[in-house]
Order: sequence, then C-alpha cells, then structure tokens
Amino acid sequence: MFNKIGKIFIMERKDIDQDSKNEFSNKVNEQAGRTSLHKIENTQFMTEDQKRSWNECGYILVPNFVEEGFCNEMNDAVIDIIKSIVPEDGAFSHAYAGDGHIAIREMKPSPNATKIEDEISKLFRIHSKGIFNQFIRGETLCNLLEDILGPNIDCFLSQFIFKNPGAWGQPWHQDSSYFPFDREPQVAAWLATSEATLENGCLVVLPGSHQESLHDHLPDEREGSNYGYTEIKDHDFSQETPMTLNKGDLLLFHSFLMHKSFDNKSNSRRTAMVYHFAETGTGYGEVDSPTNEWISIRGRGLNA
Ligand SMILES: O=C(O)CCC(=O)C(=O)O
Repeated sequence: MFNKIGKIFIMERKDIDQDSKNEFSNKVNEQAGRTSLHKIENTQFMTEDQKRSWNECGYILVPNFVEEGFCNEMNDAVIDIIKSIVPEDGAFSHAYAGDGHIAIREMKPSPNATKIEDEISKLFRIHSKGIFNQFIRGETLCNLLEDILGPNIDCFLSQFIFKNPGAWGQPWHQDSSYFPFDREPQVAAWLATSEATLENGCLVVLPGSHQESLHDHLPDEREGSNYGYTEIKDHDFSQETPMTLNKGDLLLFHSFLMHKSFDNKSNSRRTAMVYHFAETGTGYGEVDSPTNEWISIRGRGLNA
C-alpha cells in the first residue's frame, strides 16, 4: 500500500540478512561481562517500598502515573509526527527521518494494515519536543530519577513503541548491552499509553536479574524479526513476571534488568512511550548512536 509511487515500485521490503544480524549482535556483545552493583542507599523522595523494589527486583512500578487523557494526547502527537515525516504516496522505506525524528517500519506488518501508523514499529528521538518533553520535566519523575542517578540527569533516548496487532515481541535482553557507556546503570521509564495485557504484548521482566552481568546476546533467529533484536539464551527465565499495566501506569527499570515482551495477539494496538536516562557526564565513546539525543533534565546541565 505504501510502497509505490504511481505504479512504480521503487524499493522492496527486505528481510535483514544473517551477516547483518551477526554483525549487530557482535557489537552488542562487546559489552558482555560488565556488571552494575550499584544499590540505592540514601533516598530523598522515594518510598521504602520503591527503594526495596529497585534494589531487590530492579524495577519500580508506579500505578496511575498520568491520566488517560495525557496518554491520548501523546498517542495523537506521535501519529501527527509520523504523518509529517512519511511522504504521502512516497517511496517505500524501512525507515524515515525528518525534523529530528526517526521512524522505523515493522519488518512483517499485519496484512490488515490500512494506514502508515499500522506499519510503524517505533518512533525515536521525540523527547526534546512538546508533550514528550513535558513528561520528562515532571517533578515526580525527576525526583525518583534523582534518588537513583543523583542530582544531574540527562535523557538520552526516547522511543514510542507501536506494537500493532500481529507485531512480534522483543526477545530477552538487557538494555545496557545496547549502551556502550562508561558508567552504569541507566534507567528506563516505560509509560503504558494503552493498556498492556498478556494478549496485546505486555513487557515481561525477570526480577533480580539486574544483579547479573551483561550476558551474550545472540541474533534473533525469527525470519523477519525487526532490526536490532537480539536474545539472551544462557539463562533460566522460569521466574518471568509479566507486567500487565493499565493505561497511565509507569514502570522504571534498571538497564541491566533482563526483560522481553510478548507478541501482540489482539486486534488493537499496544502502545508505550519509553525514555532512557543517565547521569550527566556519561561518556558514550567516539561515535554515538544516531537514535540518541542528549538533553539535560535536571542539575548542572550538559555544558557546565
Ligand atoms: O515494549 C516492548 O514491546 C519492548 C520494549 C523493550 O524491550 C525495551 O524498550 O527495551
């Protein structure tokens, strides 16, 4: 539907070849073996239960963090961005960039997709604008982050995850394997902007696994899996815990926590707005990922 100009097909949908998958997982595995033994000790803002949950399980669940209306506004704003950066009746592409944002298409979209947003898997780099920026400047969120990361905090990555009907889940992984940084941990904030259920592809965590070192991540061998998907295979996941969330619930989690998500077997979209935070001054090596954008949200700022 979106892959032609007039009647001329100018780009084909192509699966990722094995060499590219291997190359990607080799890169990710340069991080294998790193550990993060950081524990929160002195807190100013979080409750004892939140502190215990972070230290023992590697995550903090905050129910009803925002109102449903706020989630609806975010969901609408994302679709406006998609429409503005994907050329109408334009050439098929696996990714679109525009206005500082990057949108990635599903490798295997549902045959029932009728609109471009039914085919998008993720929209990156949206945290410096509008409602996406407003969210990360909220005092309650920054306070929780301060207790984990200290007083100087950056947001370096954001992605809105569409998880359309039929979309596959992401296999078991640890986010820090994707972050070749000089310190840890980083913190993910996963905001459910729709309900997240067993059927529509909720996140699944392995409590306590943030205390593990970074494991080897092998290529996701499912034919047609999305670019960048890798999988931990050398661990026991029998204690997996599905995080079924209501719209507006927030999950903060440690970047060493093993997690995955289920496939979306429902008929509706499961959406989440996901941010990643680091201590200001974190070094990312010589070449930063094109999906990263570092902005200060609290404390001394990037240039101080
Ligand atoms: O939301 C999902 O389906 C997967 C998200 C995830 O694993 C991640 O953001 O690291």
